[in-house]
Amino acid sequence: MSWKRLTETTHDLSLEILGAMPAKTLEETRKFLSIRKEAGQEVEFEEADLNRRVDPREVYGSLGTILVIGLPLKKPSRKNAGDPLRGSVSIFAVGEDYHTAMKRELVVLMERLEGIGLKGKIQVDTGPLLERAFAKEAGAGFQGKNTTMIHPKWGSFFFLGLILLEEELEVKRDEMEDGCGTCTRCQSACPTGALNHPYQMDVKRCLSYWTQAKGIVPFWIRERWGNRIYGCDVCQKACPWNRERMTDVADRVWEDANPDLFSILEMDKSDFRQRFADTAAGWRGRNILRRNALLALARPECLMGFDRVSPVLKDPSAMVRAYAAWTLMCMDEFRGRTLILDCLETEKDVFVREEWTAVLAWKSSEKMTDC
Ligand code: B12
Ligand code: SF4
Ligand code: SF4
Repeated sequence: MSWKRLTETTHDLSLEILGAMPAKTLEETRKFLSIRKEAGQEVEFEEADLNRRVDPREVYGSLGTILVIGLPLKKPSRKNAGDPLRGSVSIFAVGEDYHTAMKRELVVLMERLEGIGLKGKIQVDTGPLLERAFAKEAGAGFQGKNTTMIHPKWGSFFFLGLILLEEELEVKRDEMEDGCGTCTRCQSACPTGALNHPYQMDVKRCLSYWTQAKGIVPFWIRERWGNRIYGCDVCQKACPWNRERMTDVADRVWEDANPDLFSILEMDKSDFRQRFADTAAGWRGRNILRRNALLALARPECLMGFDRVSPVLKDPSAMVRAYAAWTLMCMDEFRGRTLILDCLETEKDVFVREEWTAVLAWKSSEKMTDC
């Protein structure tokens, strides 16, 4: 089977086969992951069993070849929100959930490959194998200093998927050369220093992580939150490889990527289902997005929204109530403090009480935690 014959199978699909390699365990990556785990860098969305992240046969049985697939995203806009009451959703989470789109196309591609005598399985994102590590080995792109997989044609704005074939094919692609050189734009653009070490992410500093995490967001991260609702594209928008992959148009995609913050804070279950259930931003549930809207509103320039946030101190969700105090204090410290002290008298939830007390103390001490 030639590379040409293989890649022709996607001629009318949105995805492309970008790389190929013999199915093998990534031993160096296993060591790297183990050091990273010891350093406390593993997050809750990752497969905990390191073998299953680097050994394709451990996960999928007898295999000969791995094909790495790319699915390009819609073009993100360079245009800023402009209005302080608008938030930002990563382009990766706008529109149809990429897991659904990628799976649909991979199923078609797999059927075509079966038609030419091949047998295999597919993996989309939530599978255990470390997709960027296999993509790099299979020559599907180079790893940028922002840790994303970059392809000369698409920059980093594409999703990855895998096809795991039983057959051994002679189609190995060469690893791509580094495309970063002396550039450090992504590192300078990152608001939290998550990319201080090039090619490695300090995940506990990454805002994309915190927009998805259920744990308590540290104060110093909140101070750098900006207007984020889900994900973060800053280190990708800064990248010269993505210059041609962005647009200046403010269309429907732009509207979805820059939503009104109160429409998210105030959404009920049915609004949530309608707007987010079928997107990649919905998987952590409604209240995480409402929490993120509170963090995004925690800026003095959003002060005109103070009276719409104050009732949230009585929200049925303890998590949402807890974060409302932060927002009010950042909008207007004096009015926020008075309101919170008032509500503290009747608040019963221990977590909420602790959070409010910490917020009041944080503002009193006026300490900015070192990051
Ligand atoms: C968990 C996860 C996250 C976590 C943690 C990511 C991390 N780096 O630690 C969080 C929530 C932070 C996250 C963020 C994002 N993610 Co994510 N994420 C995943 C997921 C599910 C697992 C990745 C993982 O465990 N990473 C751990 C780190 C260590 O590995 P890695 O960066 O993926 O791979 C590199 C290292 O392993 C390293 N490496 C390998 N071997 C060795 C050996 C040595 C010696 C060394 C030094 C290094 C090294 O090289 C690899 C290639 O660059 C994958 C899907 C999957 N199944 O793989 C998607 C995935 C990586 N995410 C993706 C995306 C789109 C994002 C976001 C851009 C979303 C957003 N806009 O907010 C950001 C990325 C920000 C950035 N600068 O990277 C895409 C990446 C597409 C691309 N073109 O790169 C993936 C592949 C999903 C997909 N199917 O498309 N993500
Ligand atoms: S996604 Fe945002 S916070 Fe995370 S490394 Fe990139 S710029 Fe930094
Ligand atoms: S911004 Fe520069 S350093 Fe960062 S990934 Fe892009 S090319 Fe590499």
